[in-house]
Amino acid sequence: MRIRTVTMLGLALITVGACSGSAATTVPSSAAAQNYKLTLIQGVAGDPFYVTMACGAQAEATKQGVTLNITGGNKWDATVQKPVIDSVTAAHPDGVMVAPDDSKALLAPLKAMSDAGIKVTFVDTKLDDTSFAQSAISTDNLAGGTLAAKTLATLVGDKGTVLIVNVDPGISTTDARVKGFNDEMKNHPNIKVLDIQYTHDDPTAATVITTATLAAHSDLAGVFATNVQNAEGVATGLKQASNTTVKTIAFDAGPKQIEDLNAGIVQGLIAQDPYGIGVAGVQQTVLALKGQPTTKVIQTQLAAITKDNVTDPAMQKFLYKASCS
Ligand code: T6T
Repeated sequence: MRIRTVTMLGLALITVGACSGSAATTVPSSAAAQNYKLTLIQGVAGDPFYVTMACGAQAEATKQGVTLNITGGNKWDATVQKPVIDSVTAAHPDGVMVAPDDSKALLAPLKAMSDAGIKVTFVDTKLDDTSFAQSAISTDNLAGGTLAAKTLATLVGDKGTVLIVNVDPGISTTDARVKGFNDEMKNHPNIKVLDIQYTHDDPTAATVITTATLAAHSDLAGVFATNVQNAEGVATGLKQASNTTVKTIAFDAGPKQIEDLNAGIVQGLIAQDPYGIGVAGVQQTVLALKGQPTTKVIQTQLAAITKDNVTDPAMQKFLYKASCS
């Protein structure tokens, strides 16, 4: 794995190269033997991260002359996603790119999908068991969590109390972010990390948690919000409390997060490349359908975005879209 870190205006810009292959694998479109039918199952519909991933997947599907359907549950919940997975299996596309909502609970339906002869690729999240997947494509979430902790430690002057606001336990991506964060915080003995709080991906819950934590911990210095919805909810809580002292680092770069960054409510965003994940997901699935070798693990880039670099041309590909146009 190739990691390059550059200090930039107090925050680090980190690019993480592919673990065992590039996310930008070139598949000649002329080699598309058939109009394969693919489906992308998003972790949750409507989330700007997955909207952007779908834009990348659609662009690559169009380039390769394959058909893409996009679906997803309306809530981050394995029990909501399971019937979506089952109905995709029943429709029997040739290949599926899927972001499972839970790393264990969705093993049976996804194994059944693979056993039915559908090529399965994990995009973003994955199961603990990746043995039947053609490829697992994601950000290096552990490295992102480490970067979040280092950045937050700097922002709070290496002391005080900090809070992690997370989705749910059992999600491969956010679990890795929290692990990276907590492991790095062991190097910062004057920072106390409060018990982790879970929101079930509900921004309102993140707001309530932020308000309650501000009331209970007058020394609260920083927050790590592990994804879009948590970041949005934490920012709302800080705004409602007119709090200008707590420093916040969040994963992702949705449109509202960029507004909150520009407004100075959030100090740093660990942005992913969901568009690139969507592109690579289609590429790997099509390779598998053609009987060509795939890359088992692909790690796409991330970048640390601040108010000072958010307009840099190099950062634009890391800003998520509300729609593809
Ligand atoms: O952070 C992304 C994604 O990587 C994670 O797996 C779930 O949350 C997001 O979709 C953002 O809301």
